[in-house]
Amino acid sequence: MALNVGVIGTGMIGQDHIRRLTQVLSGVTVVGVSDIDLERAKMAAPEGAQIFETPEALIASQMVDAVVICSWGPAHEAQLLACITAKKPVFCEKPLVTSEAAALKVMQAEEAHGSRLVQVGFMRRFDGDYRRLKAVIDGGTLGAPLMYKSMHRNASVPHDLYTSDMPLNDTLVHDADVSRWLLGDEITGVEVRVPRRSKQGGDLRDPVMVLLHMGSGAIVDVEISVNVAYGYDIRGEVSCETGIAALPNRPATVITDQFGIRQAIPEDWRERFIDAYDQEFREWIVAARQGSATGPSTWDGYAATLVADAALKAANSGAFELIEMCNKPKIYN
Ligand code: NAD
Ligand code: ISE
Repeated sequence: MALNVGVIGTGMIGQDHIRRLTQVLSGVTVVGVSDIDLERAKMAAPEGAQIFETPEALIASQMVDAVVICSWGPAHEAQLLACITAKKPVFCEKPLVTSEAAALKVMQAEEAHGSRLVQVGFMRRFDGDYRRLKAVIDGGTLGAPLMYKSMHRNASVPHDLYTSDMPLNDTLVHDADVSRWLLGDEITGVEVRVPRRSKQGGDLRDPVMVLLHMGSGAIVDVEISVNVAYGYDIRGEVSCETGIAALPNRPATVITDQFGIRQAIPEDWRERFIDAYDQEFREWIVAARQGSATGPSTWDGYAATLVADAALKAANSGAFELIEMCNKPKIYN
């Protein structure tokens, strides 16, 4: 039997996930959608799906076996808590939540439930290039990882919705998560440097350079640029004791014409990570059908939230900001 899913939030990524759940993946049916913008929900709903007036009604509905949350970050906490209360598996887009207190509440609720229900949308962990990079590091042939450079460049961000804190509490969370996962380590402190602003970014703190200090002593430097205009450019390179491992430049058709010889760059995250999003949902569907969750967890979402909070503090203080995590609940081991 197919997994009956309700989708909350039918904006950019909500629509893209509805497309993959209805047109790409099997074993799943989108039976309901909800958005505070009812017209958008109606427009995005696949044929036969019910439009729910509120996320609460969608979560409580007996038609819905599992929930996909694609609303704005500040709305995630209440929606996650309602899913856990209803004992329904839930895929939640990043960021898990937008404060440490909210992350602790979601973790406590899931722990009280007794097993995992939440998968967080850190899709890089499902990308073939990142998985091969991790396999090389874990294989140990290059020795211990010492430094990691993560470049995260967006062509543009929506000027009306993307606020000045978001390079650090919305975009950086991907680099924080993938650094922990690739290096198998926790982040213990953060520094932030803000160079000359790009005119492309208006009032935004853009670009921004972040140093993540890992428990092992390894250091990660992250470049966040969200208005580079030329495309969506994601790079990563790990320096180990006896060698370097890097993400490849993605293969693309080579165009030769009067402007020269060039390869296209993805326009945005939808194109660059299309296979990774498909794979994260394949794995989610398998677990959700059994009433559970695997992959990036509430613990991982909590860790990224702490980094975002500390990075915002560091951007203002100019100082090294320490990160201290609580004890890891057993359900995340
Ligand atoms: P968006 O603004 O295009 O869409 C968000 C939608 O959520 C809107 O339609 C809005 O009306 C709706 N919404 C807001 N609050 C709501 C609430 N309380 N209840 C119901 N609906 C609500 O934004 P987006 O780009 O689609 O981003 C949505 C989420 O997905 C964000 O958390 C964002 O960080 C995340 N995201 C993740 C990736 C990724 O690569 N994993 C990419 C893009 C966005
Ligand atoms: C967006 O929400 C994403 O998650 C994208 O992957 C990221 O590159 C972008 O900066 C975010 O705004």
